[in-house]
Amino acid sequence: MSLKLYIGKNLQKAPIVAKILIAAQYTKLKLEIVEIELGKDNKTEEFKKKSPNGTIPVLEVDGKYIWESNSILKYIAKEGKVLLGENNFDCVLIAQWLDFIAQNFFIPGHPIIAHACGCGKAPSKGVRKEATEKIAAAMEIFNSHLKHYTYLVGERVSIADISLATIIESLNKKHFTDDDRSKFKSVFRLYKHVSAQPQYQTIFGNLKPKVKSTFNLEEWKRKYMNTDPRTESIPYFFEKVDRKVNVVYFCEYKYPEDCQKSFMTRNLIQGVMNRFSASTKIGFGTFVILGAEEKHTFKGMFVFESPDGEIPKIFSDVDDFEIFDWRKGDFEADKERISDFLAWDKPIDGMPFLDGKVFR
Ligand SMILES: N[C@@H](CCC(=O)N[C@@H](CS)C(=O)NCC(=O)O)C(=O)O
Repeated sequence: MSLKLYIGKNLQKAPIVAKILIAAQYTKLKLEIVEIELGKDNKTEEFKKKSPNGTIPVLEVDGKYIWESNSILKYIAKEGKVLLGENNFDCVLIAQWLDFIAQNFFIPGHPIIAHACGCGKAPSKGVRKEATEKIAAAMEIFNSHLKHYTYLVGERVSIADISLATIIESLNKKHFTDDDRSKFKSVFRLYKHVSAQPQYQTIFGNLKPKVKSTFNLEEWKRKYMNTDPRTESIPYFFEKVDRKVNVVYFCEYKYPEDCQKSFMTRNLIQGVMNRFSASTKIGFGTFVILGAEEKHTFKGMFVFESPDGEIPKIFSDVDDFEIFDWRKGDFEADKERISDFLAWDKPIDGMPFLDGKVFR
Protein backbone atom coordinates (compact mmCIF):
# COMPACT_ATOMS: atom_id res chain seq x y z
CA MET A 1 0.00 0.00 0.00
CA SER A 2 1.36 3.45 -0.84
CA LEU A 3 0.37 6.42 1.29
CA LYS A 4 1.11 10.01 0.29
CA LEU A 5 0.17 12.94 2.49
CA TYR A 6 -0.14 16.34 0.79
CA ILE A 7 0.47 19.21 3.17
CA GLY A 8 1.29 22.93 2.95
CA LYS A 9 4.93 24.04 3.08
CA ASN A 10 6.15 24.35 6.68
CA LEU A 11 2.81 23.22 8.05
CA GLN A 12 3.94 19.98 9.74
CA LYS A 13 3.17 21.47 13.12
CA ALA A 14 -0.23 22.93 12.21
CA PRO A 15 -2.81 20.94 14.23
CA ILE A 16 -4.71 19.48 11.23
CA VAL A 17 -1.44 18.07 9.87
CA ALA A 18 0.43 17.30 13.09
CA LYS A 19 -2.36 15.07 14.47
CA ILE A 20 -2.06 12.86 11.36
CA LEU A 21 1.73 12.68 11.50
CA ILE A 22 1.57 11.75 15.20
CA ALA A 23 -1.10 9.09 14.60
CA ALA A 24 1.10 7.63 11.85
CA GLN A 25 3.92 7.36 14.40
CA TYR A 26 1.65 5.27 16.62
CA THR A 27 0.52 3.05 13.76
CA LYS A 28 4.01 2.87 12.22
CA LEU A 29 2.50 3.50 8.78
CA LYS A 30 4.94 5.10 6.38
CA LEU A 31 3.66 8.31 4.84
CA GLU A 32 5.38 9.95 1.92
CA ILE A 33 5.08 13.70 2.55
CA VAL A 34 4.40 15.98 -0.41
CA GLU A 35 4.68 19.67 0.42
CA ILE A 36 2.71 22.03 -1.79
CA GLU A 37 2.55 25.80 -1.94
CA LEU A 38 -0.80 27.01 -0.64
CA GLY A 39 -2.40 29.77 -2.67
CA LYS A 40 -0.76 28.35 -5.84
CA ASP A 41 -0.47 24.55 -6.12
CA ASN A 42 -3.80 23.94 -4.35
CA LYS A 43 -5.64 26.21 -6.80
CA THR A 44 -4.94 24.04 -9.84
CA GLU A 45 -7.57 21.83 -11.47
CA GLU A 46 -5.25 18.88 -11.00
CA PHE A 47 -5.09 19.40 -7.22
CA LYS A 48 -8.86 19.90 -7.04
CA LYS A 49 -9.25 16.38 -8.43
CA LYS A 50 -7.54 15.25 -5.22
CA SER A 51 -9.27 17.73 -2.90
CA PRO A 52 -12.38 19.42 -4.37
CA ASN A 53 -12.21 22.26 -1.89
CA GLY A 54 -8.52 22.83 -2.64
CA THR A 55 -7.54 22.26 0.98
CA ILE A 56 -4.78 20.28 2.63
CA PRO A 57 -4.22 17.79 4.15
CA VAL A 58 -5.02 15.17 1.51
CA LEU A 59 -4.13 11.51 1.83
CA GLU A 60 -3.51 9.52 -1.34
CA VAL A 61 -4.06 5.79 -0.83
CA ASP A 62 -3.07 3.76 -3.87
CA GLY A 63 -4.29 6.49 -6.21
CA LYS A 64 -7.49 7.31 -4.26
CA TYR A 65 -7.97 10.38 -2.07
CA ILE A 66 -9.24 11.36 1.38
CA TRP A 67 -9.45 15.12 1.98
CA GLU A 68 -10.85 15.90 5.43
CA SER A 69 -8.23 15.77 8.18
CA ASN A 70 -10.42 13.85 10.62
CA SER A 71 -11.31 11.27 8.00
CA ILE A 72 -7.60 10.86 7.25
CA LEU A 73 -6.95 10.54 10.97
CA LYS A 74 -9.59 7.82 11.35
CA TYR A 75 -8.23 5.98 8.33
CA ILE A 76 -4.68 5.96 9.71
CA ALA A 77 -5.86 4.78 13.13
CA LYS A 78 -8.11 2.09 11.64
CA GLU A 79 -5.35 0.77 9.40
CA GLY A 80 -2.98 0.58 12.38
CA LYS A 81 -5.67 -0.82 14.70
CA VAL A 82 -4.72 1.67 17.44
CA LEU A 83 -5.97 4.98 18.86
CA LEU A 84 -9.63 4.17 18.16
CA GLY A 85 -10.82 2.76 21.47
CA GLU A 86 -11.40 -0.75 22.76
CA ASN A 87 -14.87 -1.30 21.36
CA ASN A 88 -17.39 0.10 18.94
CA PHE A 89 -19.04 2.34 21.53
CA ASP A 90 -15.74 3.99 22.48
CA CYS A 91 -14.90 4.32 18.81
CA VAL A 92 -18.10 6.32 18.31
CA LEU A 93 -17.37 8.46 21.39
CA ILE A 94 -13.96 9.25 19.91
CA ALA A 95 -15.66 10.36 16.67
CA GLN A 96 -18.05 12.44 18.79
CA TRP A 97 -15.17 14.28 20.49
CA LEU A 98 -13.43 14.78 17.14
CA ASP A 99 -16.60 16.45 15.82
CA PHE A 100 -16.87 18.61 18.92
CA ILE A 101 -13.19 19.59 18.74
CA ALA A 102 -13.54 20.55 15.07
CA GLN A 103 -16.81 22.44 15.35
CA ASN A 104 -16.59 24.05 18.76
CA PHE A 105 -12.87 24.51 19.25
CA PHE A 106 -10.82 24.44 16.06
CA ILE A 107 -13.16 26.29 13.69
CA PRO A 108 -14.24 29.09 16.09
CA GLY A 109 -10.65 29.40 17.35
CA HIS A 110 -9.19 29.27 13.84
CA PRO A 111 -8.29 32.99 13.48
CA ILE A 112 -6.06 32.69 16.54
CA ILE A 113 -4.79 29.17 15.80
CA ALA A 114 -3.91 29.98 12.16
CA HIS A 115 -2.02 33.09 13.21
CA ALA A 116 -0.16 31.15 15.90
CA CYS A 117 0.86 28.53 13.30
CA GLY A 118 2.19 31.17 10.93
CA CYS A 119 -0.46 30.53 8.27
CA GLY A 120 -2.85 33.41 8.89
CA LYS A 121 -2.66 37.12 9.54
CA ALA A 122 -3.18 38.57 13.01
CA PRO A 123 -6.90 38.69 13.82
CA SER A 124 -8.56 42.03 14.51
CA LYS A 125 -9.49 42.87 18.09
CA GLY A 126 -13.16 41.97 17.60
CA VAL A 127 -12.39 38.68 15.87
CA ARG A 128 -9.83 37.80 18.54
CA LYS A 129 -12.32 38.53 21.32
CA GLU A 130 -15.00 36.32 19.81
CA ALA A 131 -12.53 33.48 19.13
CA THR A 132 -11.13 33.77 22.68
CA GLU A 133 -14.62 33.36 24.14
CA LYS A 134 -15.36 30.32 21.99
CA ILE A 135 -12.02 28.75 22.87
CA ALA A 136 -12.70 29.28 26.58
CA ALA A 137 -16.20 27.79 26.29
CA ALA A 138 -14.86 24.62 24.67
CA MET A 139 -11.99 24.42 27.19
CA GLU A 140 -14.57 24.52 29.97
CA ILE A 141 -16.29 21.46 28.50
CA PHE A 142 -13.03 19.52 28.03
CA ASN A 143 -11.99 20.44 31.55
CA SER A 144 -15.24 19.36 33.24
CA HIS A 145 -14.97 16.00 31.48
CA LEU A 146 -11.26 15.50 32.16
CA LYS A 147 -11.72 16.22 35.87
CA HIS A 148 -13.25 12.75 36.01
CA TYR A 149 -11.48 10.88 33.20
CA THR A 150 -7.83 10.34 32.36
CA TYR A 151 -8.44 10.50 28.60
CA LEU A 152 -11.31 11.89 26.55
CA VAL A 153 -12.38 8.28 25.94
CA GLY A 154 -11.31 4.99 27.52
CA GLU A 155 -8.05 4.14 29.21
CA ARG A 156 -5.56 4.95 26.46
CA VAL A 157 -4.55 7.80 24.20
CA SER A 158 -6.87 8.07 21.19
CA ILE A 159 -6.97 10.25 18.11
CA ALA A 160 -9.36 12.54 20.01
CA ASP A 161 -6.68 13.24 22.64
CA ILE A 162 -4.06 13.77 19.94
CA SER A 163 -6.31 16.17 18.07
CA LEU A 164 -7.00 18.17 21.24
CA ALA A 165 -3.31 18.21 22.26
CA THR A 166 -2.09 19.55 18.90
CA ILE A 167 -4.54 22.46 19.09
CA ILE A 168 -3.53 23.24 22.69
CA GLU A 169 0.10 23.10 21.50
CA SER A 170 -0.58 25.80 18.90
CA LEU A 171 -2.29 28.05 21.45
CA ASN A 172 -0.03 27.38 24.38
CA LYS A 173 2.79 29.77 23.59
CA LYS A 174 0.98 32.95 22.68
CA HIS A 175 -2.68 32.56 23.59
CA PHE A 176 -3.11 30.72 26.86
CA THR A 177 -2.12 32.50 30.03
CA ASP A 178 -1.06 31.10 33.39
CA ASP A 179 -4.62 31.80 34.53
CA ASP A 180 -5.94 29.57 31.74
CA ARG A 181 -3.45 26.89 32.68
CA SER A 182 -4.67 26.86 36.26
CA LYS A 183 -8.37 27.25 35.37
CA PHE A 184 -8.25 24.39 32.84
CA LYS A 185 -5.83 22.27 34.83
CA SER A 186 -7.28 18.93 33.77
CA VAL A 187 -6.98 19.78 30.06
CA PHE A 188 -3.35 20.82 30.54
CA ARG A 189 -2.73 17.61 32.48
CA LEU A 190 -3.91 15.65 29.43
CA TYR A 191 -1.90 17.88 27.07
CA LYS A 192 1.24 17.35 29.15
CA HIS A 193 0.78 13.62 29.14
CA VAL A 194 0.04 13.29 25.40
CA SER A 195 2.78 15.70 24.39
CA ALA A 196 5.37 13.79 26.43
CA GLN A 197 4.86 10.60 24.40
CA PRO A 198 7.70 9.69 22.01
CA GLN A 199 5.32 9.53 19.02
CA TYR A 200 4.30 13.13 19.69
CA GLN A 201 7.86 14.20 20.37
CA THR A 202 8.97 12.90 16.99
CA ILE A 203 6.79 15.55 15.35
CA PHE A 204 7.16 18.40 17.83
CA GLY A 205 10.71 17.53 18.83
CA ASN A 206 10.57 19.01 22.30
CA LEU A 207 12.72 16.27 23.81
CA LYS A 208 15.20 15.27 21.12
CA PRO A 209 17.76 12.66 22.18
CA LYS A 210 20.67 14.62 23.51
CA VAL A 211 23.61 14.90 21.13
CA LYS A 212 26.51 16.36 23.04
CA SER A 213 28.62 19.01 21.43
CA THR A 214 32.38 18.49 21.55
CA PHE A 215 32.61 22.26 22.09
CA ASN A 216 32.75 22.86 25.83
CA LEU A 217 30.72 26.04 26.29
CA GLU A 218 31.90 26.72 29.82
CA GLU A 219 35.56 26.42 28.84
CA TRP A 220 34.92 28.67 25.87
CA LYS A 221 33.28 31.31 28.05
CA ARG A 222 36.28 31.32 30.40
CA LYS A 223 38.65 31.55 27.46
CA TYR A 224 36.69 34.40 25.89
CA MET A 225 36.50 36.40 29.12
CA ASN A 226 40.20 36.00 29.96
CA THR A 227 42.19 36.18 26.75
CA ASP A 228 42.76 38.52 23.84
CA PRO A 229 40.07 37.88 21.22
CA ARG A 230 41.98 38.41 17.97
CA THR A 231 45.09 36.46 18.94
CA GLU A 232 43.67 33.80 21.26
CA SER A 233 39.98 33.29 21.83
CA ILE A 234 38.73 33.73 18.24
CA PRO A 235 41.20 31.20 16.75
CA TYR A 236 40.28 28.88 19.66
CA PHE A 237 36.56 29.34 18.85
CA PHE A 238 36.91 28.38 15.19
CA GLU A 239 39.14 25.43 16.03
CA LYS A 240 36.82 23.99 18.68
CA VAL A 241 33.26 24.87 17.68
CA ASP A 242 31.33 21.70 16.78
CA ARG A 243 29.85 22.35 13.33
CA LYS A 244 27.57 19.32 13.64
CA VAL A 245 25.89 20.34 16.89
CA ASN A 246 26.52 24.06 17.36
CA VAL A 247 24.65 26.71 15.43
CA VAL A 248 25.19 30.43 15.10
CA TYR A 249 22.39 32.99 14.76
CA PHE A 250 22.48 36.75 14.23
CA CYS A 251 19.76 39.09 15.39
CA GLU A 252 18.88 42.73 14.84
CA TYR A 253 16.67 44.88 17.03
CA LYS A 254 13.46 45.65 15.10
CA TYR A 255 12.89 49.14 16.53
CA PRO A 256 16.16 51.12 16.27
CA GLU A 257 14.16 54.37 16.23
CA ASP A 258 13.59 53.79 19.97
CA CYS A 259 17.34 53.82 20.72
CA GLN A 260 17.99 57.46 21.67
CA LYS A 261 20.26 57.24 24.69
CA SER A 262 22.91 54.58 24.99
CA PHE A 263 22.39 54.09 28.76
CA MET A 264 18.74 53.24 28.03
CA THR A 265 19.80 50.81 25.33
CA ARG A 266 22.25 49.20 27.77
CA ASN A 267 19.41 48.79 30.28
CA LEU A 268 17.17 47.35 27.59
CA ILE A 269 19.85 44.81 26.63
CA GLN A 270 20.40 43.89 30.27
CA GLY A 271 16.66 43.24 30.70
CA VAL A 272 16.55 41.13 27.53
CA MET A 273 19.55 39.11 28.71
CA ASN A 274 17.94 38.53 32.11
CA ARG A 275 14.83 37.19 30.46
CA PHE A 276 16.90 34.87 28.25
CA SER A 277 18.96 33.72 31.23
CA ALA A 278 17.45 30.22 31.36
CA SER A 279 19.46 29.53 28.17
CA THR A 280 22.93 30.33 29.45
CA LYS A 281 23.65 26.60 29.86
CA ILE A 282 23.07 25.93 26.18
CA GLY A 283 24.17 29.19 24.67
CA PHE A 284 26.55 32.06 24.50
CA GLY A 285 26.25 35.38 22.76
CA THR A 286 27.21 39.01 22.47
CA PHE A 287 25.18 42.12 21.89
CA VAL A 288 26.83 45.11 20.28
CA ILE A 289 25.54 48.67 20.29
CA LEU A 290 26.40 50.26 16.95
CA GLY A 291 26.27 53.87 15.83
CA ALA A 292 26.43 57.09 17.84
CA GLU A 293 25.32 58.03 21.34
CA GLU A 294 22.09 59.70 20.12
CA LYS A 295 21.44 57.51 17.11
CA HIS A 296 22.28 53.86 17.29
CA THR A 297 20.94 50.33 17.22
CA PHE A 298 21.94 46.99 18.61
CA LYS A 299 22.55 43.58 17.17
CA GLY A 300 23.48 40.20 18.54
CA MET A 301 25.25 36.97 17.74
CA PHE A 302 24.38 33.74 19.53
CA VAL A 303 25.90 30.28 19.52
CA PHE A 304 23.75 27.38 20.73
CA GLU A 305 23.95 23.66 21.11
CA SER A 306 21.25 22.51 18.73
CA PRO A 307 21.46 19.20 16.82
CA ASP A 308 18.39 20.07 14.72
CA GLY A 309 19.85 23.43 13.71
CA GLU A 310 16.96 25.44 15.14
CA ILE A 311 17.16 27.99 17.92
CA PRO A 312 16.34 26.00 21.10
CA LYS A 313 12.74 26.39 22.26
CA ILE A 314 13.77 27.44 25.76
CA PHE A 315 15.31 30.53 24.13
CA SER A 316 12.77 31.26 21.38
CA ASP A 317 9.85 30.86 23.80
CA VAL A 318 10.89 34.04 25.63
CA ASP A 319 8.65 36.95 24.53
CA ASP A 320 11.68 39.18 23.84
CA PHE A 321 12.62 36.83 20.99
CA GLU A 322 10.02 38.66 18.89
CA ILE A 323 11.69 42.07 19.17
CA PHE A 324 14.48 40.85 16.89
CA ASP A 325 14.81 39.72 13.31
CA TRP A 326 16.81 36.48 13.29
CA ARG A 327 19.10 35.03 10.65
CA LYS A 328 20.91 31.73 10.78
CA GLY A 329 24.64 32.16 10.26
CA ASP A 330 27.35 29.90 8.94
CA PHE A 331 30.64 29.27 10.74
CA GLU A 332 32.57 29.45 7.46
CA ALA A 333 30.76 32.08 5.39
CA ASP A 334 30.23 34.38 8.41
CA LYS A 335 33.66 33.88 9.98
CA GLU A 336 34.56 37.55 9.72
CA ARG A 337 31.24 38.73 11.10
CA ILE A 338 31.36 36.28 14.00
CA SER A 339 34.90 37.48 14.76
CA ASP A 340 33.77 41.12 14.75
CA PHE A 341 30.94 40.31 17.17
CA LEU A 342 33.55 38.78 19.48
CA ALA A 343 36.40 41.29 19.13
CA TRP A 344 34.49 44.60 19.38
CA ASP A 345 37.26 46.46 17.58
CA LYS A 346 35.74 47.22 14.18
CA PRO A 347 32.59 48.76 12.74
CA ILE A 348 29.84 46.26 11.94
CA ASP A 349 27.56 46.85 8.96
CA GLY A 350 29.30 50.20 8.51
CA MET A 351 28.40 51.40 12.02
CA PRO A 352 31.05 52.11 14.65
CA PHE A 353 31.12 49.90 17.73
CA LEU A 354 29.80 51.81 20.78
CA ASP A 355 29.47 49.18 23.49
CA GLY A 356 28.98 45.47 24.00
CA LYS A 357 27.51 42.97 26.43
CA VAL A 358 28.21 39.28 26.84
CA PHE A 359 25.47 36.70 27.32
CA ARG A 360 27.00 33.80 29.23
N1 LIG B 1 -11.91 20.83 7.43
C1 LIG B 1 -10.66 20.72 6.74
C2 LIG B 1 -9.95 22.07 6.79
C3 LIG B 1 -8.76 22.09 5.91
C4 LIG B 1 -8.18 23.47 5.73
O1 LIG B 1 -8.85 24.49 5.92
N2 LIG B 1 -6.92 23.53 5.32
C5 LIG B 1 -6.23 24.80 5.10
C6 LIG B 1 -4.86 24.79 5.69
S1 LIG B 1 -4.81 25.02 7.43
C7 LIG B 1 -6.05 24.98 3.61
O2 LIG B 1 -5.79 24.04 2.89
N3 LIG B 1 -6.15 26.22 3.14
C8 LIG B 1 -5.83 26.53 1.79
C9 LIG B 1 -6.87 27.28 1.10
O3 LIG B 1 -8.00 27.33 1.60
O4 LIG B 1 -6.57 27.80 0.02
C10 LIG B 1 -9.81 19.62 7.37
O5 LIG B 1 -9.90 19.42 8.58
O6 LIG B 1 -9.04 18.98 6.63
